[in-house]
Amino acid sequence: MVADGSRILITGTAVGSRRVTIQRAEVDFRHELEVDALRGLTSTPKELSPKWFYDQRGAALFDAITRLPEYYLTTREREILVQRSAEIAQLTRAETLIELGAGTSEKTRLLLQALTRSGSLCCFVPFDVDEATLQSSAESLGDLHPRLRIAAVVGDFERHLELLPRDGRRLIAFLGSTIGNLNPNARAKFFSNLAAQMSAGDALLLGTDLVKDVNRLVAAYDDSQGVTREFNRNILLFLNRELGADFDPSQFAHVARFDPQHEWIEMILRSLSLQRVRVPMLGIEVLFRPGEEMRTEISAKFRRDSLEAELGKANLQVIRWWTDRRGDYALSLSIPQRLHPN
Ligand code: AVJ
Repeated sequence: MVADGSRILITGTAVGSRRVTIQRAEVDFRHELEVDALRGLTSTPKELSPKWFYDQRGAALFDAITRLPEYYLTTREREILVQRSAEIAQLTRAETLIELGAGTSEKTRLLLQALTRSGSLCCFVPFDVDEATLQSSAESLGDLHPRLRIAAVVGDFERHLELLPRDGRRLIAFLGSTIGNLNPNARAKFFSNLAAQMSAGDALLLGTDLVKDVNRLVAAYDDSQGVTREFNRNILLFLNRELGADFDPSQFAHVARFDPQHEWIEMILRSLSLQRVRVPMLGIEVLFRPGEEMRTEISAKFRRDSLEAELGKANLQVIRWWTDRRGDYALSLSIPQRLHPN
């Protein structure tokens, strides 16, 4: 049993070769969606969780976002990894690379390469909610690194960190500024859960987008080709398919704006008319006033001082801070703080 009472299926599945295994937390996807959507659609203001963005179409749209000229995050993070992977390998001498929210693990290849070259690496643990994504990335990485043991874990990084393997010196990578989706409260919980899992010798490599010119921030979430708009509205198509809802996505405008107080981007769907939406599988009808806003995502932007303070509260000490040339994005390397020196 894990903290929330959901069970964990211990049996792994061998995929392709015997070097690749998959272990999964037993999560009731349908139940979770129903609880989450019911709460979000009946609260004031209405709200949906960004975790429902990533069905097959949503994942493809996100992939397209990472290649947009306005969406600088991915290229900046890659720039830092290209420059620093060897140094990260040298500093951590990690035996196990764990990647949280692994996705397609594209940038992980740089880390794997560096850790393989420095000779310390034996295992790669991609951790993600989406099993299909994990399967394909585990298989292609298995082909690239035939001697590497790949032990994929299907789970939610806010709830199933207990599933991470404990043995060896571990580098836990959490890239892409995915941490930005959590509000400060959830972030604090996540950092302290993670720190509680870490031992001396382990390290956390964290990717964070930084506070910058508001126009550049907003443009990254409201691109000129409208890909992000489609990505945002895709959540409505997802609810139509999964819950039998009858959202008309064209009746919702895509809004992205920076909240200077919280220093986060909010993505919102704004109703363009008075509409009544049926959600049969929740047994509800939802009324949207003209102009009514429903938040679908926050994407927090960070500053070095406050992030170091947040990590410090979780007993994680930042030992390296790297940014790209423009200072748009940061990778930080943290280690568990010794609680009792000497
Ligand atoms: C995957 C959460 C890092 O917040 O930048 C991209 C998601 N949303 N465009 C981000 C996203 C709209 C992305 N993260």
